[in-house]
Amino acid sequence: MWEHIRADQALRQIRKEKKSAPKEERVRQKGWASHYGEQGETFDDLDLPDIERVVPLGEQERRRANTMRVAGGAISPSPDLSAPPVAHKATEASGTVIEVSQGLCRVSLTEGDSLLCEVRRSLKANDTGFTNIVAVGDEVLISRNGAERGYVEAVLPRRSVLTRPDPFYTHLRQVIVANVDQVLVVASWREPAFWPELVDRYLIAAARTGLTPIICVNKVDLAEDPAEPQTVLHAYCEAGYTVLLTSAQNRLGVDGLRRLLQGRTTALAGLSGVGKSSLLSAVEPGLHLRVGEVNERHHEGRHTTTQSSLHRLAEGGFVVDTPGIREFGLSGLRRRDLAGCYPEIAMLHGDCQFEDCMHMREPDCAVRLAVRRGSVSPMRYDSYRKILASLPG
Ligand SMILES: Nc1nc2c(ncn2[C@@H]2O[C@H](COP(=O)(O)OP(=O)(O)OP(=O)(O)O)[C@@H](O)[C@H]2O)c(=O)[nH]1
Ligand SMILES: [Mg+2]
Ligand SMILES: [Zn+2]
Repeated sequence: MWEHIRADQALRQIRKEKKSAPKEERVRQKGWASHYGEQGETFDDLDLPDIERVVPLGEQERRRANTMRVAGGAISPSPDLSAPPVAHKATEASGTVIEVSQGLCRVSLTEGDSLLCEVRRSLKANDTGFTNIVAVGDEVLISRNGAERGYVEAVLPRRSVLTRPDPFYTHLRQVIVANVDQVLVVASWREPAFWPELVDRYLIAAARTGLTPIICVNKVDLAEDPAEPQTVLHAYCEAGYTVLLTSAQNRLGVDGLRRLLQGRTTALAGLSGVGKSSLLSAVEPGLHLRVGEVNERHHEGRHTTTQSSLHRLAEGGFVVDTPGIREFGLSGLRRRDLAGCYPEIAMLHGDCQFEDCMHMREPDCAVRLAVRRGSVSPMRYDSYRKILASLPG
């Protein structure tokens, strides 16, 4: 009964918001794979250790290809949370959309079951600026038609959206997943080798979307020196990030990961083959996610996980392992704003001689001094320089 009351109240509120919400302006987007250039390698005045040099054969090419891929899409830096659509029918229950495919979606109901639902045609008619009306992660109100099928009657206001330009209608955006609270940035220590620049790109993209990032470095069982991952990752702890070292294979760090996921909706970000599905299966064996083999030649897994789906965790919360998250990008980030995305660099900015110091070649730069003295990690500074070189203007 309380659900009926809550649903009616929510519907009234949505209709009110929908009426008063200003019409969204449609802006034609530029192509989203083109602006990323290779201007980076001229800034070598510090003689820092080149992290890319100590990588396996073929790794440079793989990284270049992946960087291009990651630079391609974008998580909307200022999510458009415009009023969601609503149909005009009495609703019976509420739940969370865990899978979507062509007008049908599976809704995980509050009481635990899941129900296949059709999306009301009237919802499609509403103009939200997004090409998909209902996305994975959406909280929805549904009505039932017999025991087997339901109808999505309303999409409740979203807390957050991860979006990318629609591949066909590039002036519109697609919601990859809604209502995410945090991003688990998964990297592997080996196979594929740990890549700080990519981790940093994910951290920046998460922060710009208002999501809390957690760094998870998996496959630490493959470290030749077991202490090495900890030493390398110390820089991220110092910068204030939560860092987890895990081995899905040996179940190391899995309990800690389970605790971090509990009660929240978490999106997984990370290259193919780093072990995202393996980690989720270790956290919750019932999830039955497909685990793929890493491609031997390029150390690059084929993308085994191809459909976005949300998984309800037994101890509360959801996880979403979506290929769309691989397209995390930094589009719209200006060069002068990059330093602000590195907490340990941003902290020193006021000590540089020049107010507009980019911490590259300028004299009396407090950041470069800190790198020389070892209080800012050369690894993080190196990735700052590489990302800076890749940003337009
Ligand atoms: N040695 C080792 N291998 C692991 C570990 N975790 C995963 N693997 C292996 O790494 C490979 C890729 O794992 P997946 O879980 O499929 O990786 P994924 O990130 O989900 O890949 P996509 O679905 O393609 O994005 C599989 O062969 C796993 O068995 C680990 O902790 N240690
Ligand atoms: Mg997977
Ligand atoms: Zn400086």
